[in-house]
Amino acid sequence: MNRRDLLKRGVGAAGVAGLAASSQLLKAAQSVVAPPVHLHLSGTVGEVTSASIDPLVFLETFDYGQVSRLPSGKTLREFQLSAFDREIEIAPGVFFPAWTYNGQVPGPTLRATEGDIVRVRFRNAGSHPHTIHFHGIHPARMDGSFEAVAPGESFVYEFEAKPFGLQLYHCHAVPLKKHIAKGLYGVFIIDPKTPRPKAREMVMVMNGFDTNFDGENEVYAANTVAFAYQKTPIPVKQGQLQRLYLLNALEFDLINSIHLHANFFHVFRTGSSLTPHDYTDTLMMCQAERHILEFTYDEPGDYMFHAHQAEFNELGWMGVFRVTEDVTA
Ligand SMILES: [Cu+2]
Repeated sequence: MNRRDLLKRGVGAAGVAGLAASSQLLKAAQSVVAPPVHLHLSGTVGEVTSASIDPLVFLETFDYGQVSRLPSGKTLREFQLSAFDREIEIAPGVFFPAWTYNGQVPGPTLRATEGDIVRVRFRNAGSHPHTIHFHGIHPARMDGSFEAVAPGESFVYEFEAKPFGLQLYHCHAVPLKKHIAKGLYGVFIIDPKTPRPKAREMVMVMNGFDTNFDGENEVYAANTVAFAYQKTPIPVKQGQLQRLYLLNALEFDLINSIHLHANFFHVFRTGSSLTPHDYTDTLMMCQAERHILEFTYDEPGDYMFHAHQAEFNELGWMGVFRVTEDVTA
């Protein structure tokens, strides 16, 4: 029985438990119960102790590179990315044999300003050929799409950061869907020369994991760890502008989405404009689509956010913003 058959019969704790009989989700499913605070939700019990990232830390961590000034006057930002194989924990007791950039899924969030020169020293310490394919505008030879870097080899990607917006990077070795599904992707933010308004900034990569290698995902998440932000809600200050850099890196499923409860957000598609394209509470996204969302919570409380595909949120893509009064305001 595959995941879809189960989902058709009914999801939630029972669905996940049934699925586990034929996969390594067994341990997690045994502990899938409704947590006491949100009785209507599924979730996991137990702690993830060997995740490749701490979801709350990853959320707000930006790698600006090693910065220096070129003779031309331009800013040079140098980054180091190594690809290597690593088993990561994606839900309590559920391990996935990932291919990683720098040992983490998603890879580090790289950040530059439009016009900077970006130099990425890539070393393939993994067991398969890999590349880094950056989205953005750059010369063909820096595209990371034709020549794979063999295990043990290195390559230096160098290009000007443009256009401003929310870009991404991922491995482009074949078969592509395998190299992405295994975990080789990350966010690449190019800030406009005139900065966006001050805000609290977060990065979420919507992803999933095919734990039994049947070409479908068994676990879904924002930032890899199933239900991470449900178990530990994201603290938000009442009245403070929130800016979410949101990437869909999900493989196998054709579409993903985000829905904020009890709120609306402004959408800056691909982050390529400073004028919002939409004002809504639900956004559909295909693979590699990424958008900047801006929103504010006016009242304290717990506010859910999740995919609006119910099967995704029952399998891990579910979180909570915990809004508290800003005592400094
Ligand atoms: Cu690869």
